[in-house]
Amino acid sequence: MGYKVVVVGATGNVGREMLNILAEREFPVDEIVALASRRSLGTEVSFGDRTLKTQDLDTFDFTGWDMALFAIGSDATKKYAPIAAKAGCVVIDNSSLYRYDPDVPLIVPEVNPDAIFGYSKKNIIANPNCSTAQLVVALKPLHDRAKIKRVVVSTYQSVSGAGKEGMDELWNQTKAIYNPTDDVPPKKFTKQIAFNVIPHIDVFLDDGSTKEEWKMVAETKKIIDPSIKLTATCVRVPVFVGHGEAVNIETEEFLDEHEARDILREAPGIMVVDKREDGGYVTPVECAGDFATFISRIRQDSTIDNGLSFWCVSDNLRKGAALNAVQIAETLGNRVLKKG
Ligand code: 11C
Repeated sequence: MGYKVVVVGATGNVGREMLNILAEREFPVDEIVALASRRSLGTEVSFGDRTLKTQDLDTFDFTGWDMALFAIGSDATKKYAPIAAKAGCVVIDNSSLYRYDPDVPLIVPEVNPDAIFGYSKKNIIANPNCSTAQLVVALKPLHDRAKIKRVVVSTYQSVSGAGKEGMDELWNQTKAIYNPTDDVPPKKFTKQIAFNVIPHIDVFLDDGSTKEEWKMVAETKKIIDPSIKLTATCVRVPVFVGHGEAVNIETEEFLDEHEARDILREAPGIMVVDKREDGGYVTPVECAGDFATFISRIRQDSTIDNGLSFWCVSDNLRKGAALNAVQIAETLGNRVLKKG
């Protein structure tokens, strides 16, 4: 016996990946339905070797469905998630709407799977921001061994984090560079993204940081440990898929780089590729389509007593969104609903 699963926002980048990953990981599905807004109604999406025709989110009755994976913006989530949750269908939400709600668990299954039992307060579970998901997978095993005091992270985030419009803007601007009669002014991004980098993701906050940077702080604290201090600089780069992160940590106890490499090698969800030679590290292009979070360039930071630096890349549409949501669905199934 399997689950009755709903995918909400099935025509977007993340919704399509959710369907792909549910099929790839052979999630025990009895029935599946793909929902979309009226605008995309009837669009066909793939689920393994099946084709699903999207149905209307507005009129869908969630009663009797086990779980709904939501991949729509916060505004639409605010309207529809409570309807699904009230009907008894557990919502796994990819938007930022519920992440900081104390009554909603924020889960990365390799890191805090036990938090799943908190789902019952609202019947909602939150999926973290993509840049946080890959980071906490790497931080948790190091924190367990040496207690992380402070993290300094700079991100190199791909345009797919901004959805299909972001990908189109990079593609069209890149073509226009070679054809000067075309003009593709910035629309989704604030400045030209082709052949450029932009140190700005999401809105600015009063302290000069951005919401994307704030999310990394708040989510790392909620998922791992509120005592961890973190400062982030989030940067958009002209890459289609895969976020890179240059990470520096300061730990309470000394952690030798060799031991750190061994710990990360054994940790769930991580692949260490760290050869200290030309090409002996992973780049976003190579991680796209993969499930793992890749760690390279692990090295001691000798400017402080207990410092380490490393490079971390992962597919932002997978571990950063759809894969993590499906892993939450698996955890919910295995530990709570126990039907599969
Ligand atoms: C980006 N990280 O790369 C964002 C996308 O809070 O789920 C995901 C935003 C979020 O633009």
